[in-house]
Amino acid sequence: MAKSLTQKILEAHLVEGRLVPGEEIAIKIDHTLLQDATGTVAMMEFEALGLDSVRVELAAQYVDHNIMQADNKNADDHKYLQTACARYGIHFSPPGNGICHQVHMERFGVPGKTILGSDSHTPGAAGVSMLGIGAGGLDVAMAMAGRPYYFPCPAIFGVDLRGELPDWVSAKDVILEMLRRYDVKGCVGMVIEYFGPGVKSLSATDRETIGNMGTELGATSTVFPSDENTRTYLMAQGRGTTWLGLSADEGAEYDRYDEINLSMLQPMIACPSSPGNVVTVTEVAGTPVDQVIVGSCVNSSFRDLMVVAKIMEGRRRHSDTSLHINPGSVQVVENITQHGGMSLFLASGARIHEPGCLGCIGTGQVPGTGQISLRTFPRNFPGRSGTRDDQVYLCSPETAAAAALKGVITDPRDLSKEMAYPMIKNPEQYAINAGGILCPRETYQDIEIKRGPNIKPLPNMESLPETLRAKVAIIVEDNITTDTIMTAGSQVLPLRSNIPALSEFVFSQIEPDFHKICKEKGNVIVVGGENYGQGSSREQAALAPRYLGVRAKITKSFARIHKANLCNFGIIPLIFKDPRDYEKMNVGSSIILEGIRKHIESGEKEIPIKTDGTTIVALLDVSDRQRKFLLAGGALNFVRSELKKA
Ligand code: MIC
Ligand code: SF4
Repeated sequence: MAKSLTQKILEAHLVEGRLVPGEEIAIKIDHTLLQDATGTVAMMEFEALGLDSVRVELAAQYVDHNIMQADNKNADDHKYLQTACARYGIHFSPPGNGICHQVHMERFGVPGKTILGSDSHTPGAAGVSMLGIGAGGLDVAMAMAGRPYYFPCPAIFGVDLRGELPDWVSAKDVILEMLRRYDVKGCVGMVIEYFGPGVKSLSATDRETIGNMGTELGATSTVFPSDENTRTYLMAQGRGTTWLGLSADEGAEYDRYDEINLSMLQPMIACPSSPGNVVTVTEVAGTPVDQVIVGSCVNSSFRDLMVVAKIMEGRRRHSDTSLHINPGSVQVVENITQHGGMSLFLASGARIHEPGCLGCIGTGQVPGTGQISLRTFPRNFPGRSGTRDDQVYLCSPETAAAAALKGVITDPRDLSKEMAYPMIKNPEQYAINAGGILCPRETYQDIEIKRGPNIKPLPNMESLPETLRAKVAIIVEDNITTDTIMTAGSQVLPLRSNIPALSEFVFSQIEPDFHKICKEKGNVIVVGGENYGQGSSREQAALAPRYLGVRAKITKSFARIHKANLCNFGIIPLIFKDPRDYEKMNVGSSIILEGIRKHIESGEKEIPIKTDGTTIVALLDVSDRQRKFLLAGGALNFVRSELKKA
C-alpha cells in the first residue's frame, strides 16, 4: 500500500498500539526539547524519576521565554537549569542564544526523527522534516527518561501545494490561509502533511513557519518531505551529512485532502483576538498601527528579517509606528549583520532586541491602552500581549514592514509602486556560532545542582476519593486558551516553578478572585465550552488549578495537550454527552460524582453527574493508562509507585 510520509515516520517509531486514528499509540522519541518557562518544572519532574542521566538520543534545554532578569527569580531558575543540564547530560542553550524551535532546527534538526517538546510550537521542526509534537513538561520528562510518548493516533491530512508564491506573499500567508479555511480547531487530531509540486518553492525556514503554526489549527503535528531544499539548508548549517531524502509514496492516500494554489494566494492577516480570525490584508487596509514587531519562533529566520531590512532600506518607519526586531537566534543576528541587514534596521529607526520570545509571551513590548499592534507571531489570544482588551493582528514580515512604513495596515503589494520586491537568497554557508550551546561532558555525576529560593518543591497530590463532591467554581465559553487559564507575562512567568504563588493567577484575566473562591469551596469543578485549553503546552494550566482543588473539568471538548496535562495532574476531563447540558450548569452548584473511582477503574465511558437535583451524563474518553493516572491523583504519583514496586 502506498504510504504517506507521516505513516512512514510513525511506523518507524511505533512502540505500542496500531496506526488507527483515535486509538492510543506510543512512539519512540529521538530528541527532547525543553524551554525554560515549562522546563523548570519539567526538569524537577525528571529529577523526581531518580535517574542518573537522560536516556534519549539528544536532549536540549533552551532559555528563551523567561529571559528578563528583573530580580533573582529567573536568574535562579537559569542557574538551576544550567547545572541540571550539566548534571544529567543535556545540551543547554543560555538566555540570549535564541528561541528553542529556531535554534534546534539550526543546530540539531535531522529529517525523519521524532522530537517531543514542552512547547506547543515544536511542530516547527517540520522545517527539516522531523515529526515534532508539543506536550506537557511531564510527558517530555518521561521521554527524557527513555519512555515512549503516548498520544491518540492522528488522522493524516494531505495538503497538495501547487504553483509558487507571488511577490510580496510568503510562507506566513500560506498558514494564515489554512487558518482562514479551518480555524483554530479545524485540524484537531490530525497531522498535516504537505506535498505536491509547490513544496519545492518553499525553503526549510518557510516550512518551519507553516509547521509551527499548524499548532494554531489544533493539529498534532505537521510534516514536509525532505528534499533538495532540506539538504541545502542542512549544508548551509554545516550539517549536510545528516540529510536524508524522505517523501510519501506515489499515490499515498490521506484521511482528508485539500489543495492550495500558492500562485493565487494574497497577503492575509489574523485580526484580534484569534489566529483563526483571518481576512485578506486589503479588507482591513487603512487601520492605523501603533506598533509593529517582526520576530518570534515563526518569522525570525534570516530571510524573514532580511526581507524587512531590504524593504526599509533608505526609508524610515512612520513616526507614529514603532518597529521592533526580535531575532530568532544569535546565528540570525550574526548573519543579517554580515549581510548589512542590521545597519538597515538601525537607519530605519527600528528597535533591536535580543533573541528570545519577548513580547510574544507578554514579556515587554506590551502595547499601550487601545493601541493596535501588528506582529509576525503565531498567536494573538485575548490579553496575551499583556494589555487587557488588546488589539493584536498577525501577519507576514512583508505586511509588517509595509505597516511600519505607512503607519496603517497596508497591502505590501502596494509597495511595488515604489520598489521592487526584495528577493532574499539564504546564505550558502551560514556564519555559525557553535559555542552558543553548552554541550554535556562525558562524566557529569559529580556536578552540583544549584537551586535558588524560587524553586519550590512540587505540591503533593492526593489520590482520587471513592466519591467526588465539588462545587462549580467558574463557567467559561468556547475556545478558552491556556493563556486565559494560566496567564503569562513578566509578572507571572517568574513564578512558574513556584506553584503556590503561581496559583493565585489562575483565571486572573476573567475572575481575579478565582483562587479565593477555590479556597472557600474546597474541591471545585470548571465548566467549559468547545476546544477548551487550546494553545500552549504549559502544564501549569493543569498543575496550578489542581493545587487550588480543581478535580474535574466538564466541557464540550478539549484541546489535545491540555487534556493530556489534566490527566497527568489528576483532573478528570469530562465531556457533556449532550452539549445542551452546558446550559444547565450554574456557578456555585454542587456536583456529585458518585462512585467515581469505581467508574474509572472499571473502564466506564459514561459518568453520571448529579447536580441541582438532576443527573446528567458526561463522557470520559481517556486511555487505560490515563485512568491509572486519574486514580493515583496524577501521573507522577503513579510512576513513582511503579518505580517503588520495581
Ligand atoms: C506559547 O507560545 O504560548 C508558549 C509560551 O511558547 C507556550 C509555552 C509556555 O506557556 O511556556 C507554548 O507554546 O506551549
Ligand atoms: Fe516563544 Fe512565542 Fe514561539 Fe511561544 S510562540 S515559543 S512564546 S516565540
